Amino acid sequence: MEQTFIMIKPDGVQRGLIGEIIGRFEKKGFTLKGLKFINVDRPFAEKHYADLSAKPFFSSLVDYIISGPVVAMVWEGKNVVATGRKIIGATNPAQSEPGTIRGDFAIDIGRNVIHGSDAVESARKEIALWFPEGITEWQKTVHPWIYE
Ligand code: FUP
Repeated sequence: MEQTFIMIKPDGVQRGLIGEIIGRFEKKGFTLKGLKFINVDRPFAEKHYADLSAKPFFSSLVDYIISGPVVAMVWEGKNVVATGRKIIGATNPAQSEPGTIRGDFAIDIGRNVIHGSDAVESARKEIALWFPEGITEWQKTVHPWIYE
């Protein structure tokens, strides 16, 4: 089954949007497979955004990502990479549609609350970078958790 890497950026954490964001992915029907709350250092953030290293906004982007804890997640489901990007909305919140996470909660491209992998291949790389220890396997089973 397809997986994607989703990160709630420091502004999303500070603004109390963790529950809201996780809720949107859960309600859509995707499965949370990995979750951790961490601070990343500069070399790690530079590795995550290596493809953007030539961009003029690179250093401010890295400063932003290391400015506080982030929530790193792996989500699973059919077409989760592309659908996850739709749930997140356009990179620049000025263009994100209402109803998307960035459309509802962000104004500035430099504080756009959340990251989501842009392709299956980058998802694979990002999951390997952020979860080198691997993902704990678990199965979603509701019945035994409701009935004794
Ligand atoms: P996305 O895949 O939506 O995260 O977008 P990009 O990989 O193009 O950009 C990564 C991050 O760089 C964005 F989330 C925000 C930041 N960025 C800027 O700050 N300014 C820009 O002009 C473009 C991107």
